[in-house]
Parts: sequence; structure tokens; C-alpha cells
Amino acid sequence: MAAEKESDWSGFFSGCVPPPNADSSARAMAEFAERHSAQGRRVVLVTSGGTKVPLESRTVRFLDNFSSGWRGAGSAEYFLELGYAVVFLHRHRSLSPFSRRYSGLNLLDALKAVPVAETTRWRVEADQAALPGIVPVLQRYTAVREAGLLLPVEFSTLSDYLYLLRAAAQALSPSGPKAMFYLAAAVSDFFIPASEMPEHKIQSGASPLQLTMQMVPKMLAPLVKDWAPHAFVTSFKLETDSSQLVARARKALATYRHQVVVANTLETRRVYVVIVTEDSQIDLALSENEVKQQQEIEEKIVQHLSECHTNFIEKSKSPE
Ligand code: 9Z3
Repeated sequence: MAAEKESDWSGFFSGCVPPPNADSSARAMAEFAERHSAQGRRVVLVTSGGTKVPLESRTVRFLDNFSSGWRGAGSAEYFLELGYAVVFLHRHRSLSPFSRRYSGLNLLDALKAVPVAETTRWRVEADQAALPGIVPVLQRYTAVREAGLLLPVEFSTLSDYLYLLRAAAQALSPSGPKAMFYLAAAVSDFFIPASEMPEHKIQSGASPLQLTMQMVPKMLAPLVKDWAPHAFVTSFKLETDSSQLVARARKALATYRHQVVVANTLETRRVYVVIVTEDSQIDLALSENEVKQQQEIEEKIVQHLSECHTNFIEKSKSPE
């Protein structure tokens, strides 16, 4: 991973079209961060879900990845429980905080239309048995919504994500060390620049499809150095080969010089992660019993990181 030059990412932005929600989302994020910071609250940006990489500019086909957004959506809930205000930058149709538990469900199976006596009206009744734990989930969701503590912002493609990440960093930067970045989205490493992309649908022919993709500049470099230089930054490292996991997490820390890498492997990511900092390495795992009780590794990750964040804020107050 070479250190990125400024031109890598500024060139990336000049070559692509801003997402339709770029300006309104940038304003909403700046206003959100400013309001919560003024009230003394910590603000975290949680990124979540995969990114879509178009193969044609009138896009019929695209490359995607496995990420469901469970990690980001669950973590957002635990940050809210700990008193953070949360900007939730998520992939369109990936899981959302609170509703994530019911995503596999056909809502219509849980609802019933009941006639209201002596009127022509109907009311809708929910079968609670079909929606396990719905009452406390709904109560928490309503409280969060009424307090304005969660700001969802949606992206779809890789370039939308990068635009909005930069806008989010600029919005949270004035919060200084009280801002946290929790970069759980699974971001593509490869893309086709707009200038090299065919306009129309790629035609199928006799020969196999060959694609040349460019490397996506690593936005962690400008984020840590320029966009939000005083914030607490956590990135995630995903591997399929566990023997390389911690070494690659360390390499990312050494390259970008941010605070934490949460390292995980594809198969064990729901039950085990390693939290890597410059001078420590801590395993977090769910026991079999905790899994049975439906505890979540995200709760442990967020609890641990919020303690690291407290220390970071304290340290930034005291002179070197
Ligand atoms: C992660 O490693 C997340 O933990 C997962 C969560 C994407 C595995 P799900 O959404 O999965 O709950 O299904 N995210 C970061 C993955 C990533 O792309 N990291 C980059 C890398 O490994 C660095 S930014 O190089």
C-alpha cells in the first residue's frame, strides 16, 4: 500500500459525477455535527455496506461485494446507547439500525387488516409473535428519532461513497477529537474511471469479457492527514487468510497513522475480531454462551472503542 499523493484522490473526484444528494447531505451532516457538538455530545460517522462499481456509464452491470451492513447497523445502535450522535453513511438497501432484525421477514405476514366496528375504516394490527422483541426495539428507535440522534445518509456507488465520506469528514472535523470515524463499509479497491468506461451496455460476443480496473486511491490518507486531522479514526481490515490478518492491520496503521484497526476474517466476523493499535493487540470474542444468548460482537467492539476514544480525548487535552 503506497502512501497516496494528493493528486490520486483529487484526480479521482474531478473524474466523476457527484451523487444527487451531495449538497443536501453535506449540509445536513454539517448541521447535525455542529448541533450535537454544541450540546457536548460525541459524534461518530459509521460507514456501512458494500459499494457498487459500475461497468458501463448507462449502468446495466456492476461489481458488488458481500457486505450486508449488519456490522455497521448494529454498531450504530450501540454507539447510540453510549450517548453518541450517529451519522450513518450506508449503502442503499443495506441493513439499517433497529429494523435490521426484521429484514428477512415479509412484513405482510406480520400484519393484519381489522375492520373498525360500525365504520367503513380498517386498522392494521401487528402480530408480535412474528416480530420478536419488537416493543423494546420500537421504543428505542422512537426515542432516537425524537431526539434527532441518528442521521442516515445513503450512497450506492463507490464514487458516491467517496464523495459523501469526504463531506462527512469535513462536517465532523470541527468537532476535533470528539469526532470518531468507524469505517466498517466494505469499499471496493478497484474501479473503472468514467473516462475509460463504455457508455452503452457491454455486448456479449464470442470472446470472454476482459476488464481493466484501476486502483481506488485509499481515502484514509487524506481523511487522517487533511480532512479531519484531530479525529479518532477506526478502520476495518478484512481478510480471508487469518494468518495475514494482524500483519496487514499493522501495515495499514503504519501507513495511515490513524488510531485503530479492527481486523476480522470473512467467516468468523460475527464472533471474533482483533483490535489493533500502535502499541496493543486485543482479541474480542463471543463465547458459545454469549452466542446462544444472541449477544453481539458489535457491542463489545463499540464499548471497547468508546473507552479508547475517551482516553484519546483526555490525551488531546493535556499538553505533550
Ligand atoms: C469490514 O471488515 C466489516 O467488518 C465487514 C462487515 C464488511 C466484514 P457485514 O457488513 O460485514 O456485517 O456483512 N469492513 C471493512 C472491509 C474493508 O473493505 N476494509 C479495507 C481493507 O480490508 C480497508 S478500508 O483493505
